[in-house]
Amino acid sequence: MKTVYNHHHGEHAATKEFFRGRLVEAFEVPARADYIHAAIVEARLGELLAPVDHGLAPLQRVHSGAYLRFIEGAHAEWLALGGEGEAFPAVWPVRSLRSDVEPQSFAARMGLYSMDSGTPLTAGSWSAAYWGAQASLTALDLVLAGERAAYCLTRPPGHHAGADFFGGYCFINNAAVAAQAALDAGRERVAILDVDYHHGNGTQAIFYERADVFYASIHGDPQTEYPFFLGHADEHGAGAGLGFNANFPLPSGASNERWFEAFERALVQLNAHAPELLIVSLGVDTYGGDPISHFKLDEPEFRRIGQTLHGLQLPTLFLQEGGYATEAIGRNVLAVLQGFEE
Ligand code: SP5
Ligand code: ZN
Repeated sequence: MKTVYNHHHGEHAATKEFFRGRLVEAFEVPARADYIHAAIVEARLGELLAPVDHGLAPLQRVHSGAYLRFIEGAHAEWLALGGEGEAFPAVWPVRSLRSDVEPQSFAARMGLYSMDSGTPLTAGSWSAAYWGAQASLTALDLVLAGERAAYCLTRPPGHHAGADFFGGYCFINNAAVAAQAALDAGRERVAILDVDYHHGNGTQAIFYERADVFYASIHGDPQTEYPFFLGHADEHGAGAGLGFNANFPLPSGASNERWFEAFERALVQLNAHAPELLIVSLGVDTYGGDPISHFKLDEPEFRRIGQTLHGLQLPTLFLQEGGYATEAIGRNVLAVLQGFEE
C-alpha cells in the first residue's frame, strides 16, 4: 500500500494543552507521525509519496472562506498582539450569544471559530493542516486512479473540525475534504467509517443533511467522553440525510467483544448504502495503552480491523486521526494496514 506523507506535519508542534484548567504536556505531538513513518519504512509497507498541491478550492468546498482565512492568519495576529507561543481560545458564543457577527477582537474570533481550549494554535498549524489536506487529496487521487487502497500519514488530525471551527486537535477536516473531492470527481456515494476513540463531530455535522455521504462512527459514549455534545445513538441524519448517519457509542472501558459487535453493525449499515468509496478515519486511540482514551484494542484487534475492511472489497482511503500512545502508534497503525493487505 502506498503512503502519502505530510512532510510539513512537524510545523504544528504544540508543547502544552489545557486540561482541567492547567497546562499539561501536549498529547498530539510530532513524534506520533515520526513513529508511524519509521514503522512503515521498516516494514516496507510500500512507496512513500509527497503531497501534490491541489490549492485552496477543495478545502473551501467543506470549510467557510472566513474560517480558512482566520486560521491561516491567526498565529501572526496573536504574535502582533504580543502573544507568545501557542494561542488558545477562552470565550465562546454559546446559546443566546450571537455568532453571525464576526467581532474585530482576536480573542473573540478565536472563540467564534473554535469548540474547545484543548487545541493549541501554533505558528505552523496552518501549514501543517493545509498540507495534511493536500496529502489526503493526493492519497484520494491514488485510489480514484485504481489503487485498491492508500494511506495518508498526517497530523494534526481532522475529524473534530467543522465547517467553521477547530477543536479536538483538528483544524481541517481531511476526511470531509477527501469525501467532497471524490464526489466532485464523479463518485456518487461515499462512506466514511470513523474508528477513532472519539466521535467525529465535525465530519458528522458537515454531512448531516446529505445523502451522498454516509457517516458511521464507533466511539466512547459522549455522556462521559470528548466531544461530549455529539455522537449519540439517536443521531440518524436529517432532511435528505436522514438514515445516512449512524453512531455506535460504547461505554468507557468497553470490551473488545463489544467493540467488534458495534463494528459489525456499522458495516452492515455501510454495506446497505453500497458506497463506491470507503474513507476510514483511522484513529488508534482505541488502543488499551492510550493515555487519554478507554477502550482495549491491541495489535491483533487492529490487524482484524484491517482484514475485515479488506473484505468489504471497496476502494479504501485510510486517513490518520488520533492515537496518543506514541511509542505504540506505529505498530498499531501498521497492524491495520498490513491486516488489510493480508
Ligand atoms: C483526534 C482526536 O483524537 N482528538 C481528541 C481530542 C481530545 N481532547 C480532550 C483531551 C483530554 C485530555 N485528557 C488528559 C487526561 C490526562 N490524564
Ligand atoms: Zn480520538
